[in-house]
Amino acid sequence: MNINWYPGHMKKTIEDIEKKLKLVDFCIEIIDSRIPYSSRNPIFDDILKNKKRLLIFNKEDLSDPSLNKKWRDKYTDHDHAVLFYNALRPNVNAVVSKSEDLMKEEIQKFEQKGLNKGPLKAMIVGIPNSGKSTFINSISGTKSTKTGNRPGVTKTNQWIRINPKLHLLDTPGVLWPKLEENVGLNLAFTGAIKDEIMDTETLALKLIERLNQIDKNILINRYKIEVDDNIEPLEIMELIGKKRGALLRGGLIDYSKVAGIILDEFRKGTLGKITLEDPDDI
Ligand SMILES: Nc1nc2c(ncn2[C@@H]2O[C@H](COP(=O)(O)OP(=O)(O)O)[C@@H](O)[C@H]2O)c(=O)[nH]1
Ligand SMILES: [Mg+2]
Repeated sequence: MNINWYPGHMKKTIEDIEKKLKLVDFCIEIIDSRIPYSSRNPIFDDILKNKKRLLIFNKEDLSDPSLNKKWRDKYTDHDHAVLFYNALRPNVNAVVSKSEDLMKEEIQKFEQKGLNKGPLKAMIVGIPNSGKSTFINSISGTKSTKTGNRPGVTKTNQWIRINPKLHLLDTPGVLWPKLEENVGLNLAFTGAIKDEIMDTETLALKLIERLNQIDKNILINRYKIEVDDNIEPLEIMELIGKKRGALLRGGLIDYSKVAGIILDEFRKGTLGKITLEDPDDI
């Protein structure tokens, strides 16, 4: 894998987060619910450890409901609340009430003194492509935060007043320092790192392998192909290429085109609601 996992600006980003932590009551971490392990930066557990955290399992529209339940159980505790979420369909009330629930002891401390806590203040963190900008844009109803499919689009820090109960502080995207083969693959499958980790044909072969481990019927049902138990991923690509007419002159399979179709349809959810990680395997 020839990807730069720890760029120089990472250290600066961490220092920036630590400084801004003093300004907030808690943190909101945006996670891609298709890859709840791979889309979390383990460094957050160190640098955010003194703050409670609302874990937004974003892209709920793309992830497997039965696995979502298992992930919720794994991550919910006194200091962590979990909210499954689709940032494309914002739900201010759900975010505010989960936040108030997580912070109820802190809010009560103010009430016991006859004081009003005022707005809860939270810092948004999350790895690139988890949906931070989409989350902030859609919940605040503004288009002021740039969204994009490329890592590092989010640059500025700013307060976003969602309503009188909740104010958000944006942070720059933080990259993940761990270099694990499966993490890199999962991030590439979901489009978090563009197809620079390996060529798209190899990536698509790996995705076929993974999807077949999860459920053989995913590809069979979508592409109406007939496969036996020990078929190779490459043969599956050939079958899909023939079904879809992804052919070069002379009838050769256009592997690059087939790879594009499979990756694109997985990322858009056309292959179904698929979660690539099971908490039991982590
Ligand atoms: N299907 C779906 N796509 C989402 C959701 N949230 C974000 N996206 C898409 O994910 C991509 C990355 O989002 P972005 O907000 O730029 O991520 P950021 O790098 O964390 O700021 C964009 O193409 C978004 O449209 C969601 O809940 N569901
Ligand atoms: Mg962004």
